Amino acid sequence: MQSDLWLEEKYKNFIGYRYKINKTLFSGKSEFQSVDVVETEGLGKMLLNDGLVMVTEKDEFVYHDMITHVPMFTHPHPENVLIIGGGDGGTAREVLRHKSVKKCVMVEIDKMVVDACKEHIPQTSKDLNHPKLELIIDDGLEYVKNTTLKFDVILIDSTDPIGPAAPLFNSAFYQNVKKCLTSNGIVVSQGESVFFESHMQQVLLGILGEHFSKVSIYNYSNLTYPGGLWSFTYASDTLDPIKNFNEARVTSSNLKFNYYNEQIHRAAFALPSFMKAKVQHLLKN
Ligand code: AG3
Repeated sequence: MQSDLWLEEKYKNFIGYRYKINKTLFSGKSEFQSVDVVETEGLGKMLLNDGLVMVTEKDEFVYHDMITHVPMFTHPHPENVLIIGGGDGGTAREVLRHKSVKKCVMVEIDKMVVDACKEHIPQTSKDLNHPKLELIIDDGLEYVKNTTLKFDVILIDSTDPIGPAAPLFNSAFYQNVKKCLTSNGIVVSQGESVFFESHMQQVLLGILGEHFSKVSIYNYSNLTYPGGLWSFTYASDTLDPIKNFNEARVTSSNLKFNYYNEQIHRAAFALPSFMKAKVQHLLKN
């Protein structure tokens, strides 16, 4: 009889989340991080980077809906989209569902993540060969510094601000992101845990405030990220995520979502009081 195998995500050295796993599908070490894909008992397949849960088949839709559709339905006609990170493919999959999109460039630093997900997690990686997608294996920092292209929407689909994603949480990076945005472009970034990373959220919102005239943060709750309640930051010079949100575009898109809808779009920007106390002074609208 097979013995019980459990995996634990240790977060911040003081909290652990345990999952029963049936088997390990991939385990590797790239030059950037460790990459594991396991089959869990209750949540389907799971991707971990440096032991931190990135994706499970059971709840990835929450994150990928919210990083993508909030900006994509705020912008009136997003044609060119840039994704930094996002090697599992879930964000690209959602972007490519929008008919207005002509081209999506995705810049992922770690080929091992892409290859492991292509082989083992088709649920997120299924569109990584889409004709409108240009997948570049490179450092996103260098890409935004060097490219001359402009994008309507930029999505920073990063891991936690340790390891390869750490430099994505700084001002020089966002100065270059801004350079790559059209004048009414939007940047949305993985904004970390509401309970455990309020300092990081303050840092990120402060940086966005240096470069953009509209800055907000919105929440989602999922099953597997520590503490459950996590967020995305939103920044633009012209488009307000509530005032410029045209609900009719959601209906007319005919797209069906498992998490996102018009009410969730608005509600996600309502912040709990303990969070407001920490970040409200950094928001701009
Ligand atoms: N990127 C954000 C993952 C953060 C999870 N952190 C953690 N488990 N400690 C997810 C990538 C999905 N495309």
